[in-house]
Amino acid sequence: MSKRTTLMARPRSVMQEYTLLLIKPNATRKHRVGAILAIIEEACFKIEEMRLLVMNDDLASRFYAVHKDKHFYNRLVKFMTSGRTIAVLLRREYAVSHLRSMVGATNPGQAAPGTIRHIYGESVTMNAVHASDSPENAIFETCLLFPHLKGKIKNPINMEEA
Ligand code: RTP
Ligand code: MG
Repeated sequence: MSKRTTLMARPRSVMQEYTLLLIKPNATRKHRVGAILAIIEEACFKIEEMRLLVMNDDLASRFYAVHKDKHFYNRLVKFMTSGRTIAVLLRREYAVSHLRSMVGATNPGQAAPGTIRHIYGESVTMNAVHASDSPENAIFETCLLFPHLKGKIKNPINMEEA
């Protein structure tokens, strides 16, 4: 195969996605923000937006509305409103599935060695980080945390517009 044919056959770009990372209050309290972001950047995620906030009840309940009937819901909202959260909009190839695999199982005791929750999680509630579980939820969650992006982002990213 000639060099020219090889170049022409190569896809123009691999699909890129947005995903949302939250560094939760137990990790910010323990000064783990820099260490967690270092892991993320090492994995070639691009940081598109970042925000420090303390969630109020309204935001936490909208963010976790899907869990409102679960037994752990009140404990979860109480924890998520207990201190500082860092919200980070990330971008990468296959960002959603890649970040979920780096984050590990919900319960840090069951998370694989080397995952962020295995390293920095303290309990199933205080599990250090959140990662979006689907491309659609990544957009929904991002618009809650970064309202100025509402209607302006979608998954997958249209590489012609990017
Ligand atoms: P996340 O949404 O925070 O990334 O976590 P996840 O997908 O791994 O887990 P999910 O089922 O969405 O649960 C959301 C958060 O609720 C807390 N949780 N507590 N049995 C329990 O006490 C329990 N189960 C879940 C965790 O903080 C979890 O991250
Ligand atoms: Mg979840």
